[in-house]
Amino acid sequence: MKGITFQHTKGEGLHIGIVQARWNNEYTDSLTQACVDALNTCGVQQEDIIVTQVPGSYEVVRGAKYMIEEKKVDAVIAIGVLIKGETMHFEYISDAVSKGLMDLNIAYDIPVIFGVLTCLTEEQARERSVGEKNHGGGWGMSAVEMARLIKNGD
Ligand code: DLZ
Repeated sequence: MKGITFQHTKGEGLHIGIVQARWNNEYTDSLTQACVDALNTCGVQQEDIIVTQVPGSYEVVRGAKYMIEEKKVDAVIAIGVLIKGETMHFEYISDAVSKGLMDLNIAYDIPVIFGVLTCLTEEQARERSVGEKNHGGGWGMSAVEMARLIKNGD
């Protein structure tokens, strides 16, 4: 089957942090909303979901570190939308962010979910963040599954 399937969707009692980039917020707002909806569906209480915004995708790594260290959440979801332009900017930021988020996963005992779309066109970004194929819901469920694994070992 293509796409993610989930083993655990019981999010009661979990505290989840979302760090959302404002750059391309037409898309990141929609991704965050779908993510929050999925967390609620899994039973995560609205007051246990902390959403923090940062300027762009480059900043989501530092924002995620802040969430881990200061907010003591059980999982962090980093949300951003990078769209390729005419320069090398896209490649540098995509590399830095994906590596930065994986480094956090290794350095801390808190799962960090990679919710950064790296799109070649605006159309690709729209397709993946608005409507039926919105990836945000899957990121929320991934956070619940990983938080349970690390916290409870299940
Ligand atoms: C500067 C920039 C550019 C050109 N493109 C994007 C983008 O497509 N998606 C995104 O999230 N952020 C972009 N940014 C902003 C950088 O991520 C960052 O916020 C600035 O370089 C300041 O560090």
